[in-house]
Amino acid sequence: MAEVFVGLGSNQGDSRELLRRGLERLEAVVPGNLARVSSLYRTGPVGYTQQPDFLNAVALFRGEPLPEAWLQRLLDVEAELGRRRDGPRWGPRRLDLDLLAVDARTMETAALTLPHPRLRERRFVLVPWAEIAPDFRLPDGERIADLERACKDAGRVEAVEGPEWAGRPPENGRG
Ligand code: PH2
Ligand code: MG
Ligand code: MG
Repeated sequence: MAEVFVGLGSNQGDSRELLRRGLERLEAVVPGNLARVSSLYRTGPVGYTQQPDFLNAVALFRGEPLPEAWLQRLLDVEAELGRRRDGPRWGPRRLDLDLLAVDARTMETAALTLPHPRLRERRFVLVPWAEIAPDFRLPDGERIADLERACKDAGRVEAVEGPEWAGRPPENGRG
């Protein structure tokens, strides 16, 4: 079984509900494979700043080791929940599911780069990730908690709700 980290984000529609339903659908594919969910964070928009704040979270799944299978699953769930792909790059979206890491695998294809190429610059990814897996190491040996402390992104990242936002029993919330 692989450890698979997924970043969730939304700043359009009912974002909290979209993130919750996104997780539920991912889990429905392989019941019981959702191991940990972070708190829910309100974050200032990065990259393209003329848009509303995001809600972000990170989840850990244990299961399917094939990155391509995960990518397809994430794209399917984004589409099922009404994601459209006609806006600006880094612009507003209903649901964004990003594959952050699959174990310590590295990969670089047209469709997918692992680990996610911009995670080091993004506190909205590193803060929730460090909450659920501070000791996870990227392929080059860097610890998530250390990357979070070293990150120079000054973006706003504020916890607004504990892991129970995802509607899971507390004993599963932090794995
Ligand atoms: N996602 C982006 C671009 N900018 N900013 C925040 N705060 N959160 C995001 O999830 C986000 C973003 C592109 O995927
Ligand atoms: Mg993204
Ligand atoms: Mg994405």
